[in-house]
Amino acid sequence: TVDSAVPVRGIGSAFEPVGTDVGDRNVLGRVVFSDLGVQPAIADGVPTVIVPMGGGFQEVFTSERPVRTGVDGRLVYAEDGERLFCAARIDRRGVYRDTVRIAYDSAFELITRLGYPQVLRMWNLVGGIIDDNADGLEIYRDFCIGRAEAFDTWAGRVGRIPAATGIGTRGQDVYLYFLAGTPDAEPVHLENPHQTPAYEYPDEYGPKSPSFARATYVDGTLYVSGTASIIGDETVRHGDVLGQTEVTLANIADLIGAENLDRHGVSGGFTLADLDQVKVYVRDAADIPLVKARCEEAFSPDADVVYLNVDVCRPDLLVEIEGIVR
Ligand code: 3HB
Repeated sequence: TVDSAVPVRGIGSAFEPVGTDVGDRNVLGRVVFSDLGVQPAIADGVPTVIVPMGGGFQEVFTSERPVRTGVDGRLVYAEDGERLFCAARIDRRGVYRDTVRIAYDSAFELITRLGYPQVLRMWNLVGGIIDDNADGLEIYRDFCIGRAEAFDTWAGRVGRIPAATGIGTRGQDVYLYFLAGTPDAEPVHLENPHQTPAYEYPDEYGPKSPSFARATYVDGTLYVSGTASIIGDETVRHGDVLGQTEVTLANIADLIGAENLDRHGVSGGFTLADLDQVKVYVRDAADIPLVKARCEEAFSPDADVVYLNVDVCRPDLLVEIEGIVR
């Protein structure tokens, strides 16, 4: 049994105003939620990704230990000897599959070479996520093929598939950023008993199933994947944004509750009031006030919560929510 009462270690994270000074913090990575996206680079000594998601805030990943930054091909990264942050962009193209596979291959090659083979949390921001690619295949499905091929290739050399987000943007291109750890990181990847594991979705949702777990528990932190109104493998409450918000919140509550943690050998248990650094993705801007009103009832008034107006990975999903619990 993993004890969820251990002191916080590993990677710290915060939402803060864009441009907040790094100060004397050890920063592993900075993701700026902005109107336009930029190729990831080292800026002010920090791996920085500017993503076209709107929002007007930055997500900063920090360490208690000194960090070393680097650039490897098109990847930028920082490491502290225990944990690593890495980011890449894939430029807009007709078909993503091969380039996504190569980007993931390069990332897995980097993290294994540097000694961080445990993948802990991944974010995939996919421009035009529910549009068709040049072959008429939905871009999310195209993306999932390349990612699944890379995970297949690296099975046994990198850790198991972790929590993730796969979400639309307000621009083109695909942005990846992720957290990884040394072999002793021992992440526990969680599933939701009411949802089919995404990596077992039937092929009606695409040629290759999405590669992600519903949550990952590591370093006393529970990373909750992008979660939506899906029961089993099916979207429920079609066309009903409040209904979808309700199902999504219930899915997260079940995922992070004591019963499900216990099932995965993690002690403790959480409620929606424990969730922090919450991102609420809403497909239609006009729905944001309604979704926000419901979320404010569910989350702590002290939680950082942002609302982003982007597409979700299925055309019938109106809302998706992710967050962390420490
Ligand atoms: C993903 O493909 O990584 C993903 C997609 C989602 C939610 C979470 C993860 O819609």
